Amino acid sequence: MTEQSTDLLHKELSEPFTVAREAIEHFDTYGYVKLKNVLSEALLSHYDSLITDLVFKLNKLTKPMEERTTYERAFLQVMNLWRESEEVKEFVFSKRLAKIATDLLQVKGVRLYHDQALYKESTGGITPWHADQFYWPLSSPKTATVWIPLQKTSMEMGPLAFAEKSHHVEIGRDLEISDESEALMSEQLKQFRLNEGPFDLGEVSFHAGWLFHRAGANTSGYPRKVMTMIYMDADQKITQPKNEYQQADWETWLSSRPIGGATDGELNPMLFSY
Ligand SMILES: O=C(O)CCC(=O)C(=O)O
Repeated sequence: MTEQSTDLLHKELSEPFTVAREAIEHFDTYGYVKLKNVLSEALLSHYDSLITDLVFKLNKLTKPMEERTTYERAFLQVMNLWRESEEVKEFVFSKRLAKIATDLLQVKGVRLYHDQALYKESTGGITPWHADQFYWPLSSPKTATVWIPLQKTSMEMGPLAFAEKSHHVEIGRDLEISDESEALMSEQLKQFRLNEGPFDLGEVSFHAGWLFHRAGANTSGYPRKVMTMIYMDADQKITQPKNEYQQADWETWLSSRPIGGATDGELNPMLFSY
C-alpha cells in the first residue's frame, strides 16, 4: 500500500458522515439503525486483512465445533484489538464512526467501552437473543455498538437481526447469552417486529445496549467476519456490578475504576466530542 493510499484511508476514517434526522429518530424509536455506504470497499478490504490476521493470532478457541457450548459455537471473539496493533487502532478510533454514535445517542461525546472482532466460522451456530447491557456496569442506557461486516453479508452468513423497540421494555434483562435466553426470548419477542435483512458491503448497524438482537447460523461455507466497537456516553458513571459478568467487565474493561465515578480510565479513551 502506497503512502498516498494509506493517507486516503486515514482521511476516510476521520471524515464526518452526515447522520440524517430520520436515522437519529429511527435509532431512538426502534433501538437500532442500519446505514449504507459508511465505509468504502478499499478501506474494508485493507482492515479486513489486518483484523483477520490478529483474530487468528490471538484466538484461543480451538476445540472442535461439536464440543463447544452454544455461545462458543456462535463466533470467535477477540477483544480490544486496538491495543495489539497501531493500524487496527486507527480503525477502532475512527472519528467518522464515533461521531455517528455521538449523534445517534444525542450526547456531547463518546468513549470506547471496548472493541471486539466477532467471526462466525463457516460452520458457526446461532447467536442467541440477548441484550448487551446485561454485561455492563454502567449507569445509563446511552450506549451503542457499531456492527461492521467486513464482507457483504447474506442471510446464509448470519447477519445481525433486531427486535424493534425491545429496548423500551424491561423483559429478559437478567439473561446471559445462552440456550435459555434464545428459548425464553424467542417466545417473549413474538410481540416485536424483527429486522433480519442482509448487509451490503459498506453498510453498518448501530444498536442500543438494551436492544435485543441475535444472528442466525452461518451456512454459507465462508466465514462471517465482523468488527465491532462499543461506545458509551462520555458522561457515563460506573455502577456496582450486579452479576459475575459485570464484575469481570468492571475489572477488565473499566480498570476497576471507582464505583460511582467516571469511565475515564486509559482503556476508555474519548473517541469523539463536540
Ligand atoms: O455478531 C454476532 O453474531 C452478534 C453480535 C452482537 O451480539 C453484538 O455486537 O452485540
